[in-house]
Amino acid sequence: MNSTLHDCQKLWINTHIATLDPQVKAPYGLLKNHVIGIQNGKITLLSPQQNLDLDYFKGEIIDAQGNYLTPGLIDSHTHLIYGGERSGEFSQRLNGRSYEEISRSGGGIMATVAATRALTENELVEEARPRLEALLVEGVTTVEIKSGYGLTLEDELKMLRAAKQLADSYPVTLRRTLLAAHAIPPEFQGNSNHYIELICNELIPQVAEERLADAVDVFCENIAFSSVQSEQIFVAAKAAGLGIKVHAEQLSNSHVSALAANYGAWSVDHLEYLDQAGIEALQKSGTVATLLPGAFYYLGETKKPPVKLLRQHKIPMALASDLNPGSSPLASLRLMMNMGCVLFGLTPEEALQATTRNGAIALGLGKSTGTLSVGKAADMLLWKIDDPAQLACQFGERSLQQRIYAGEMANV
Ligand code: DI6
Ligand code: FE
Repeated sequence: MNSTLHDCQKLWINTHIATLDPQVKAPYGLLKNHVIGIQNGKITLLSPQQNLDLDYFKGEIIDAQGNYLTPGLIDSHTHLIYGGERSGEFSQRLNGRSYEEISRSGGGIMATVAATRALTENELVEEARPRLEALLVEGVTTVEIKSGYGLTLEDELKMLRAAKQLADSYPVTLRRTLLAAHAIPPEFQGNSNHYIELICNELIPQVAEERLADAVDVFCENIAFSSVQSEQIFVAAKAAGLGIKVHAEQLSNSHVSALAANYGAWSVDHLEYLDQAGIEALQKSGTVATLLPGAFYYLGETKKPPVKLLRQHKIPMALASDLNPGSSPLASLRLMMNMGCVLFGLTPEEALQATTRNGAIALGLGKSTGTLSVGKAADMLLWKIDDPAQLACQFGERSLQQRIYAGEMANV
């Protein structure tokens, strides 16, 4: 018996494996006619099928019948815990009011803050359940959830705890991000620096101490926080040992991407107004550029992120849903892959990299998930397709046959 088979409890045979591993020099890191073996939730073997003598294998064999395996999908930017809904704003915007106008007149994020504060942790979990389930049935195996609709110490912690309670009831890896700097709370209007102090001096240390989040995020925008305030948050996050992410250059260029990159940010997200200097800073730091085509589409934006320049500078690009009630009420990562190609010009291969490998890096999980490589989590999807490009090209069909989480069959 081949010695490496000893390291496997289960094997998937008769499959083509889109590893997404950059070491595998083929489109999608494709290994045709390979076998993948797993043990204790991790990948332990990748081998051409013809090299293995399976007659003596004592574990479980799953016949993939010539179908394709990919890594589990990673939605690296969501706001899926919240109360209420904002379809009224949708109608207002269809009548010509802008997102910024609605926000400045007390709607927008503040409307969701009021609705979120009014709910208990358990109620938030129940409200969010259908949204998370929508992502999971499509093949998401790792999801990031942000706070940011509480904006008080207790309500931000309530959101982070709700995210954990929710994700604990599903086969999914959760990463949590503290986005207390999402909007200036009513209690601090005209006094946003005091709110930033509260975040830096109290909230971030407590969240780090109690391990309630993995990273910290800021909405740096004219209608939210300045780049100076963002930098204070980056300093505090770094001191607390948390990752850094930022909503950057979405509606204007505040040059915060370069600033965040200098602090070693995991990702900078949106980037419609990102310039050459920003791209060069990302290149130096290895920061992921996360593109959010759902918000671009839903807000009817016209300025597109500089995808050609990002590609030229070899910046890893991620795609995420940005699932939230105001600017992207779109619970589908497959739709984002399609939009990433149609609206932003990504290739289907880039779209799949963006929702697997690069999503993992954007969450500080590049070593443990995101590609099908020996040693990484056995989070895998089996698709009835003839070409991995179909995953970005098509939308709405049911080609996912098996959703495998940590080596276990985990269809949702
Ligand atoms: N992400 C956000 O946090 C804000 N925009 C975005 O793309 C808005 C969220 C909201 O309107 O509730
Ligand atoms: Fe967002």
